[in-house]
Amino acid sequence: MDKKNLQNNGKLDQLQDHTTDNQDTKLTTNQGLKVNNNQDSLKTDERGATLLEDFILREKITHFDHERIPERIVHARGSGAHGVFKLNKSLAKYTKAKFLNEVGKETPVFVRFSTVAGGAGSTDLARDVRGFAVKFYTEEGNYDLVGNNIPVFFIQDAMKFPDLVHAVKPEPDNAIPQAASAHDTFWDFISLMPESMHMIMWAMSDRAIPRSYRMMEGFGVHSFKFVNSDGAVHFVKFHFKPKLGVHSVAWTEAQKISGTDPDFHRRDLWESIENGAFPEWDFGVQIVPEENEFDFDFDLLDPTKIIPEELVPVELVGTLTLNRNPDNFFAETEQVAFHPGHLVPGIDFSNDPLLQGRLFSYTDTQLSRLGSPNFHEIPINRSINEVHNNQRDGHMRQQIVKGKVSYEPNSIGGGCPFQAMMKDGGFTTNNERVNGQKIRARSKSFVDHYSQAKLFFNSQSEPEKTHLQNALVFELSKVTIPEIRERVVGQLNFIDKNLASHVAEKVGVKVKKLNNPNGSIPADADPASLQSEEREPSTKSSEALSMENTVKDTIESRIIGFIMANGVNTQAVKSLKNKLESKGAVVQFIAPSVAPVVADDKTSFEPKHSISSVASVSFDALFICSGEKSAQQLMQPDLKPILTEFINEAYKHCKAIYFGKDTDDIYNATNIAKKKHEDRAIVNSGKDSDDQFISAIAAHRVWDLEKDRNSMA
Ligand code: HDE
Repeated sequence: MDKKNLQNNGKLDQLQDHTTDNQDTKLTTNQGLKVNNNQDSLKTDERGATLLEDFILREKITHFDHERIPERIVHARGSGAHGVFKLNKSLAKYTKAKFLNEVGKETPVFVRFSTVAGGAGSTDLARDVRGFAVKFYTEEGNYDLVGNNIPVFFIQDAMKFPDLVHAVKPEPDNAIPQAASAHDTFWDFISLMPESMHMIMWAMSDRAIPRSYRMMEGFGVHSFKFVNSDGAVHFVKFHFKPKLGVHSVAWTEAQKISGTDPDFHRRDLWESIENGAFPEWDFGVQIVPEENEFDFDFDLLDPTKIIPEELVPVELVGTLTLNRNPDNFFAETEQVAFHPGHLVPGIDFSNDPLLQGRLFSYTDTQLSRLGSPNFHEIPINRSINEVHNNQRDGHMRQQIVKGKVSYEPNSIGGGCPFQAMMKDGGFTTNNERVNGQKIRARSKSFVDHYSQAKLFFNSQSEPEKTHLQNALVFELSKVTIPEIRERVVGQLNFIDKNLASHVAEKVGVKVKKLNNPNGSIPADADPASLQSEEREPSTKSSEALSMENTVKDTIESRIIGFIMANGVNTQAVKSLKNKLESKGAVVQFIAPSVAPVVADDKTSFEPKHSISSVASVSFDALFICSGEKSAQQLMQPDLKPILTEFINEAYKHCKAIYFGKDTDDIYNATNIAKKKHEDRAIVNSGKDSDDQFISAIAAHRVWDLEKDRNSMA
């Protein structure tokens, strides 16, 4: 995409009117008064007390005192970017939403990714669900698709959301731990909520530690409804599939990144966009005609269930591209306010009881977070369709509405603003027939809690299963109360017997059969009719659920560390660098210090990192650059332990490592020399080795060799 064209979009033009640049300007107060001394307060004497009349100091400090707003109660830590959604295939058959009708139509978007549990300053690499919230600035008003990178949720009913969040957030007595689910209260809650088991499988899988926001899927989670111009209704599930594939880091890597670069995902998103490697997703839909609502052995309204792609394929209809970083984090990323109730004609809600609760929550939370019912006037939240109504006043109102009339019906204002007829784009709620009794209860069709958890687990590759198992062991090992560990293991036993017994052994409990698997049933419910039974999934395994089957043919935006020292071979560095960069990868030089490296032909290379100030967890692959002198320097006694640890760690994390010419001494000093089996991601200098290296990077990791590699460490 051409960067210059990025300004030509309705939303960015609108933001332009609210953007200032301090270049070549004079300092002023907020009242526009030019300030002549920004160093000293006004005093009775050079050494005297400060005067109350110093309105310049008072203004500056008062503003500072109030420059924080409450962070989001969940999803506090996030990063955002502008972009565009392009429709490649019309959905007019299913929906009258204009942005989904005309092929080729481009709609500006703002997207915010987030973790859920941690505070605004917490690490990006927590084991957690990721938010994937998209605001489409359509000509019919804002449409928000406020999704996650996991297609199901922990709970089935909004009533349980505050409990879930209280359980996962830091414990209330000592506010420990930050951004982590590995603690008593979370697992206590989960152990008593069998409905969470499907989501737990996802959250304990590597999906919860993405390599990058650019390499994760997005899901609308709930079933929504599409309504077409004839009023026909289809259920729809929304998907975003990353062009770069779905990839994750290893858990030991995630923990280290949290220390070395807690902004890892934020930085990655920012830098890729700055470098012109625009993150892209295919946008897809799973469509179910309204009359087929009951064709499945799960309920479409149950947010703990997916529709396996084997039953309803995902139809790819559009492309989401992020192509511009915000100018100001607070004004845009922090103040953006999403809401699943921001709809356009042609899209409607389903009765999913989790979604229904969300419809209340999002506006409500903005009132305390952004402080006023006028949050829609903040530039990032403004619709590009003009806003006309009789709502008035309130804190920080900005729009100046002319005339006397702020009511309807009116004759003084000529009846304006008029209600819009349906044919003019007026929103009408889907005309669903309702016939029922008021009842505070869970539908029996929601009671199967284990079959899709089994489906997910069965669909994982062996390394993925091992990672999931290890994650459970890690998390439960932090749970201090044995009964909680035992109850969780009891739940796992309904999913996979081996998984349960392995975890039980590692966390010091026995597998006991739970009498009442559904602990969340109220005392007066009929347990016999509601109890969840262990049930085999009707779809045994689903390809789309394993990351093993993801895109593995690109190295675009992968970060490759070139380790070098003085005397490095210029030819080898330049030739591989060019090859990698021509395929979109990013090459960064790592040297003994950040001083320029003088190569064998006196070329000078600028290192981005010194080897002791960075860890291999920040790179996707390593090239130990060719050159005898360079290798000798790197093997000096002060550097050798740092270098070998650096490489051993990349090896442990199953990354591609390429040893250039004359680097045998380095190779022999690492754990790699002890490898017993052929390792597809270790490349030694020779014929075709550049190509081998490139395909090893594209494959992301060799997870299936992890056991071998780790046994060397
Ligand atoms: Fe949210 N959620 N949520 N949520 N959610 C918020 O809104 C809530 C749920 C999601 O980047 C809050 O503005 C309830 C599911 C994302 O700004 C709050 C329930 C899914 C974001 C809220 C849910 C999400 C939020 C906090 C259960 C995936 C970040 C700040 C009934 C489909 C949006 C805010 C951003 C944020 C409430 C469950 C996604 C409190 C009550 C399921 C991506 O309103």
